[in-house]
Amino acid sequence: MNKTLIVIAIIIVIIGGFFLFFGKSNAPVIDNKETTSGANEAGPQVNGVPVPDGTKMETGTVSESVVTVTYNGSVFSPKTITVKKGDSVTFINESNGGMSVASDPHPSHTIYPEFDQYKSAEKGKKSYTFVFDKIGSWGYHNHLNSSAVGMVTVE
Ligand SMILES: [Cu+2]
Repeated sequence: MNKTLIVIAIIIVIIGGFFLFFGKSNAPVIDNKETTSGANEAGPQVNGVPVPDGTKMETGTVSESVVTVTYNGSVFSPKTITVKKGDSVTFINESNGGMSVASDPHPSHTIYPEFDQYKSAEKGKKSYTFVFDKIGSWGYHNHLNSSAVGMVTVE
């Protein structure tokens, strides 16, 4: 009789263990990893220098804006733009050829030496973003095709 009770007790313990085991494994798995978008992997850059994480890219209160100029292999479009001091201009190469934006004159690029994709971290890349912080009219060209020219006027 006693042995039977012990066997029943053991069976109850085993069944209880199964409930505990499966109860735990059926619990929802909470994934604490935050879902991050891959879009920020490259990180924001200003003049080819990565902006540290957490740096607020202020908009609204500051008048800074980004103007886009495209290059199709022969011309920049729009060819002439006017921006405010501190604005960024992004030059995008939509051609299959090379683009290296640089201030005039070719090949010395002396009127605005900092405005030179070849000297930036975006050297050889399909786009080049430059922050214009000098007032004036800055002629530029594609250093790899110097007949492609444009003008950025900074007010
Ligand atoms: Cu040049």
